Amino acid sequence: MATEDAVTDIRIDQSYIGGRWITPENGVPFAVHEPATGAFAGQVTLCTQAELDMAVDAAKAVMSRGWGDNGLAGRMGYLQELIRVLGDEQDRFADCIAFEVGAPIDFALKQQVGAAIGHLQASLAAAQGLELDVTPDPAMPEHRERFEPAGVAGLITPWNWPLNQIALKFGSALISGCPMILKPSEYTPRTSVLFARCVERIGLPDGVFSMVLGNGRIGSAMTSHKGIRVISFTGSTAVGRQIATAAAQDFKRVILELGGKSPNILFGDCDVETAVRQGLAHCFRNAGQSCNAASLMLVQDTIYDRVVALAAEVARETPLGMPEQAGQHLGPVISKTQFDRVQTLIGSALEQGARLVAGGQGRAEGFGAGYFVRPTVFADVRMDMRIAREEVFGPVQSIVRFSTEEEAIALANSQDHGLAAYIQTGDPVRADRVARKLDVGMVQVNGNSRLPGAPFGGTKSSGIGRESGIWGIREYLEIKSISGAARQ
Ligand code: TXE
Repeated sequence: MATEDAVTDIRIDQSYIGGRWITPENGVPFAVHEPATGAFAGQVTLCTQAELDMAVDAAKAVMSRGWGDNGLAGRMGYLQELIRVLGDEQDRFADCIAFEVGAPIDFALKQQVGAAIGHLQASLAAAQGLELDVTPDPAMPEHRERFEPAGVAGLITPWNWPLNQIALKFGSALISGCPMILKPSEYTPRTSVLFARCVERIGLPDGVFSMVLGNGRIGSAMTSHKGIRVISFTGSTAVGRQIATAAAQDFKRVILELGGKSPNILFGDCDVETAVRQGLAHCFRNAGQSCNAASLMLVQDTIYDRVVALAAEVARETPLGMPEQAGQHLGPVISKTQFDRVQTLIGSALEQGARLVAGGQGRAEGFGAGYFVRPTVFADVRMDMRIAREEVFGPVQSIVRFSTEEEAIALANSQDHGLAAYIQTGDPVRADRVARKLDVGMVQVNGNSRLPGAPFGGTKSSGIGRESGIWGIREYLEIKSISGAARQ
């Protein structure tokens, strides 16, 4: 871990626009706080419409100079270089994420920064085989299909995996040839500024990448900006809905990754010990602040009591600690707003009759300050309860009982969300049968991890479109058919 100065020295009063660091003329101050202590951690200067317009103008200018026309190999070269630069800076990124998000340092480095670099590598790997000018019938070479950048892209990212989500969008937009304007979360300015500095070092033409520090107001201005053609957003369902509505006014392309309430189905024939330990770890990691958290455990009645008892024990034993401390503990949630939101949902579960078997309301024992939520488990949850339907974004596991496979599928599909689902069973035939019937974008069986570059995204209220690898790149490409002209 680097010194705290290496993080706090990062200036958060400037944005990177058109290749220059600019102090917003009428910038709006926004105070950030350390999640682990609640202490004041600096004042961000948020951009206004004027800086957004500058960034869009710079992006349009570089496009008109031919960025994105051809030159896939060159774009891949830039991406390769960025992967190297991020690799050099990975400890500093981890320090930023620990400081700003409260993620414990080992988790920040291995999972958060590691995933970000992995996504960039997956974009690069997908670019290797990318054909952007295709002749469907070799006998008629004058008939072609060209994949062209869809236009200036606005990237709006959240605070929970701040570098990871920037990387997912950046790699796809860069390879596709879309100039881009990143508006990161106002809660994680240092991670974002450090990323922009890394991009500055790779020497992209001015205007290909701008980063405007801003809040929802600037995000909203992006969605209605005439110069932007693509919006890629990761965040809440409520904001995703607003974005889709605004973007429809001039038919912008939207990619929405809106989180979920992902069911983890434990069948009676699974390895209970492993399933419960892995399931809780997946629900609790990053203090529960992951869109694909396995927060809704559906448990077959034959193993229900055993699972509830073990889940309670695991939750009680889950350690919490300060972000700078090495180890596999949980940190705080990011802000007072988030802490209060989680407390409200825990309260709603108590009021609606869920059975609390571990944790509960209030700040975790042993912490005099900071936003530390108690690792919490509710049993006997019903699907009509708020805790079963809403994304908690805190370390809270809900357990629902089921009897038959059909019932488990029906419960899982009764969700508004459809991001991810998890299946634990000793029967591979059943695993496949159930996976096919789940209305979600991603299924993982028996703790298997996803391949790098596998499509990431969901159905229903979890959003539209896919990120990562070739799937992410395609979202930023427009298809044009050309008939009667030979390839140059
Ligand atoms: O998200 P917001 P919040 C969920 C999670 C969490 C809840 C609220 O359940 O508890 O959302 O978090 C920008 N137009 N997720 O309030 O507001 C904002 O500046 C355009 C799930 O922090 O959606 C930030 O950059 N942009 C999730 C980004 O949107 C707007 C990740 C996310 O902020 C905007 C985060 C507007 N009108 C939260 N308003 C996931 N999918 O992983 C805000 N923003």
